[in-house]
Amino acid sequence: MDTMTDDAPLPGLAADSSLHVAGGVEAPPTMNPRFVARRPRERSPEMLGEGVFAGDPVALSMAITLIESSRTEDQEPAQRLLDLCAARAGKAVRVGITGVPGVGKSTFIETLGLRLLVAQSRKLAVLAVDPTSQVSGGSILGDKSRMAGLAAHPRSFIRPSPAGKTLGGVTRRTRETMLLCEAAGFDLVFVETVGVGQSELAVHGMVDCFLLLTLAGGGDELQGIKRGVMEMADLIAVTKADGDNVRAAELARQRYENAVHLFGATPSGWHAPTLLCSAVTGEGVDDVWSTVERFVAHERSTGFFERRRNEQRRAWFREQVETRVLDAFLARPGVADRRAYLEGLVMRGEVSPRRAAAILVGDQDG
Ligand SMILES: Nc1nc2c(ncn2[C@@H]2O[C@H](COP(=O)(O)OP(=O)(O)OP(=O)(O)O)[C@@H](O)[C@H]2O)c(=O)[nH]1
Ligand SMILES: [Mg+2]
Repeated sequence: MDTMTDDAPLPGLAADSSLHVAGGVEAPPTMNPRFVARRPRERSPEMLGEGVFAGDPVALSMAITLIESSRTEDQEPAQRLLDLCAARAGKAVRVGITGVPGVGKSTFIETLGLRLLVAQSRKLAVLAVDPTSQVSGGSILGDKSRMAGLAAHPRSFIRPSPAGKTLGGVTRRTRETMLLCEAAGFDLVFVETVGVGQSELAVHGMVDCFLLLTLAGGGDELQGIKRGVMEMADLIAVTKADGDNVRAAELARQRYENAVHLFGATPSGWHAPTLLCSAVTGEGVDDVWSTVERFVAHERSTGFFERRRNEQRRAWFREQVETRVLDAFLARPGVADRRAYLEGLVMRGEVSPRRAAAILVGDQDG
């Protein structure tokens, strides 16, 4: 090694010999220095868009990675890609599936999804909204193994919940992923959400039909299902109705039926049906799907299908405005420091939250 670390010529070679080996000050380049690796996200939005429209799953994954990115330089290309995809999106039927953790959502999606893919030549995208995935590291492995059949199917696409600091961020990414999937030709989109926090509300705001899965045994309180979630459901299915559980499941179904009866009809005149199913035996799963189709047909014929989507678009727009206005405000020089200072005063009880907020946004002098 010694001969390589100084500039002395190799023994027997003149210093100006072309065989002279220069000292190893700089490691020789291992690849062409003019070659700049193009990371996937640096493919132009137009190129990605073409791949997505052609139904190329690699392009779709790259496109999703781009819109999930929080890097500043990715924001403009992501926006351009979404603009390109917008015209081709919106043709899928979007179904949200919610229920407490472990109720059987993924297993239900696997059973139903495979039946639909076998019986019809549809393309199914399965997305997830899980605001806890930031904490738990995500249920990626769980999702893929519970949906092994779908994961291996050429006409399905499974995307686990994006990580995000806020539910709003997770929701935006899932919503945009849905648009990309639709542009890629997926005509069915299932969105699985864990029944915790506000994620049901977020998913309700992005789907055409909202399905609540429940279990026999235990009151609603025990299952942690909030009344509001039952009210949002277009359809309730008591799942795991198999083996010894069938009778208890039927009793639970009747209880849910009585409960939703009290809510009355939706503005479109729909009464949420309550059904029984088992994702393991497959019993009742087809019924659940035909009820979803009946609901969608009802909504279309009453004009509520479009109305719901229009309202959702308006809500998404308002949410985006709020987020952007807030971000822009907090990015102003000094605002973060002033907020931190005022927070201290509020926490010590020296200023009311209301007054502190007014001072921060400049409605009142500090
Ligand atoms: N007997 C029976 N077991 C089921 C049924 N559906 C799901 N399971 C079981 O219930 C457990 C939870 O199922 P998952 O499909 O992972 O439930 P999940 O609601 O997606 O769970 P999270 O994503 O963690 O909230 C698994 O052990 C399944 O095998 C069913 O219809 N019958
Ligand atoms: Mg699951």
